[in-house]
Amino acid sequence: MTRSPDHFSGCLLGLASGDALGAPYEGGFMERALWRAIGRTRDGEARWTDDTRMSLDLAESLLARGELDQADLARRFADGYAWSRGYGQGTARILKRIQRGQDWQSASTSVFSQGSYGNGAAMRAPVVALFYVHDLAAMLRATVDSARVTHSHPLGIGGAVLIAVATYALLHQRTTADTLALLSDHCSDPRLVSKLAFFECFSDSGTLAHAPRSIAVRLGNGMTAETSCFTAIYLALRFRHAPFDDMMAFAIACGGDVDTIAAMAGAMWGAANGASKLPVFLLEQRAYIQQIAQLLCEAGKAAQRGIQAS
Ligand code: F2R
Ligand code: MG
Ligand code: MG
Ligand code: MG
Repeated sequence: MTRSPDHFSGCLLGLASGDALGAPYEGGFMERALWRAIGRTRDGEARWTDDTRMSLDLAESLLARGELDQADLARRFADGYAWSRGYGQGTARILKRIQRGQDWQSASTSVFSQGSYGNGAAMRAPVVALFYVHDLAAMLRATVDSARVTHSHPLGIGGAVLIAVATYALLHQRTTADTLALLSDHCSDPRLVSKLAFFECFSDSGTLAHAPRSIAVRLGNGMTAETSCFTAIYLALRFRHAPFDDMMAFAIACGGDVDTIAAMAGAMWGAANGASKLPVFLLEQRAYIQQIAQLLCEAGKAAQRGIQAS
C-alpha cells in the first residue's frame, strides 16, 4: 500500500514534536534547568534536540546521495553537531573527532571499544523506514549501516532495527499483531528477545492498562537502546488510536529519557495517524521538517516506479 504524504509528514513531525515536547522533562535537575534557559528559539518556538538534528542529517544525506552513504552521513552528523542540542556524551566525542578529521570507522569505536549501545541510532531510524518504505530488505540493510556510523554495538544496532521495523509496519497500517510478528522476525539478540516477550500482553486486552511506573520499571526509561526502544513501541501501540497528547502525557510520566522515547513513539504514532492528527504548536523549523518529509515521500514513489518498471 502506498502511504499518503500526510503519513510521511506525520512520522517526521511526530518525531520532532515528541522530541521538543519531551526535552523539558529529560534528565535530572541540572538538565531541566538548562533546557528552561535554552529550550525556546527567539521566535518562541519549542526547540528540538540531537534526536531531530540527527534525523534531519540522515534524511538530507539519503536525499542527496540517493542511498545510505556512511561517509557522507558521518560528515553531516559532524557538521550538524552543536553542544546546545544535548547530544549523548559518547556521540558528542565521536562527532568532535570526525570534525577534527578522524575517519568515522575508527572514531565510532574510539569511545566504547565495542561501540555504543545508546539509543542514538534508534532515535533516527524512522527516517530510514520512510526512505525505504517500498523495500523492507533494503531498509534493514540501510538501518544497520546507518547505525554503525555512531553505534556499532549489537544492542545499538538491534534497537535501531526494532524502531525502523515498527515504523515501517505502522506506515503500512499493519495491525498490532502483525507489527509484533514482524518485530519478532527481526529481533535475534537474546537480551532484546526477552523484552519483546512482554508484548504478549497485547493479545489480552485486559492487561494493556499498565501504569507509567510499571512500564518504566519493566521496559525501561534509560538512554540505552535496550532500556528505551520497547517503551517507545509500547507507547505507539497502546496509543495508536488515542490522541497524541495522551501518549505524550504517559511518556512524561514514565520519566527518564523522555525526549528520545517520545521522539521514537511520536514518529511511529505519526506514521500511523498522519500529520493532520498531530497537535499544532510553535515548533522549531516546522515548515522545513514538513518539506523534508515530502521529499522523502517523492523519493519513495520514484523508487517504487523503478521497482515496478524493472
Ligand atoms: N545526552 C542526552 N541527555 C543529557 C542528559 C542525560 C542525563 N545526564 C542522564 O544521565 O540521565 N540526551 C541524548 O543522549 C541520548 C542518545 O544517546 P546516544 O547518541 O546513544 O549517546 P551515547 O553516548 O552513545 O550513549 C548514551 C550513554 O549510554 C552509555 N553507553 C552507551 N554505550 C556504552 C558502552 N558500550 N559501554 C558503556 N556505556 C555505554 C553511556 O553512558 C553513554 O553516554 C538521547 O537521550 C539523547 O536525547
Ligand atoms: Mg535528545
Ligand atoms: Mg534523550
Ligand atoms: Mg524560525
